[in-house]
Amino acid sequence: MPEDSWGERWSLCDNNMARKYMEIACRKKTLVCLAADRKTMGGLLELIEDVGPYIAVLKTHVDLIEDWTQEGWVELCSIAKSADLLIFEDRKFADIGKISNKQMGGIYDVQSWADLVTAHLISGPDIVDGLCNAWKGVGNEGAVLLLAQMSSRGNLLLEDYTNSVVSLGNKHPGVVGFIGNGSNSKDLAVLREVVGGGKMIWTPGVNLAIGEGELGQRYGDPREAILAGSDCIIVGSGIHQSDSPVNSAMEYARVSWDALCERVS
Ligand code: S5P
Repeated sequence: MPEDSWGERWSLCDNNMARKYMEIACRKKTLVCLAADRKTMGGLLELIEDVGPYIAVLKTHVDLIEDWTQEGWVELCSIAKSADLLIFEDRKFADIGKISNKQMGGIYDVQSWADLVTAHLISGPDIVDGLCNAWKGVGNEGAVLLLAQMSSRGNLLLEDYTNSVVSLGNKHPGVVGFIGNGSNSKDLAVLREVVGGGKMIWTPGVNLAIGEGELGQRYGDPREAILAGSDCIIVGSGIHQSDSPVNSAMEYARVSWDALCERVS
């Protein structure tokens, strides 16, 4: 039962998308969101087929795919749905509300297939309404993850900014939670304190091989991130660049699920 596995997160976090995520995580025993940063549709499909059973969420950057087609994408989304995955477009919207609203349409039409999107709150809280109205406009439901921290070296999301994002985001029903910095479990524990129990924290910057990544990316340990209050580990190269994505995905799934059990026990 999800309420037993998730403890207070289940009872306090009643956002529909959060509940869907927590249910999938329990069905598949994984807290892994795959950052599927492959450049071709074929590469992406191969990943979904290989590691689909061991992940709960498929995170995309639709604009980095070189051979993107609308028909191909519709097919890919339907394969992802059959694999019991939430689809998360990591678009990091940042413009004013009315423009972000329009950017949910356009050629990629994110509003028609994404369950979740990321946004910065730099332009103020109306961005969340802009994004939620876009989903509503096409009869869909979705939720926003706000960037409260980042994993990259030298980023400008400092404590005061983080706290303002959390205080605005905590009040908005369209916000399912926050992106936190998985590479630093101390900062993450502080973020969890500020957020409280009612929203999710999802963390990139985790890898079983901790340390520095490419171009300023930093990595921390996935178990520590979950013990510090993360509800979902976002793993990219740790899976898609490993010699065996399947074995790696299984390992991240095991580590993440065990850590949740340890946290909630
Ligand atoms: O602060 C952040 C926020 C995000 S969403 N740092 C990140 O790395 N991300 C995303 O997580 C990034 O866009 C990429 O898709 C993924 C991390 O990939 P990895 O290969 O470094 O694990």
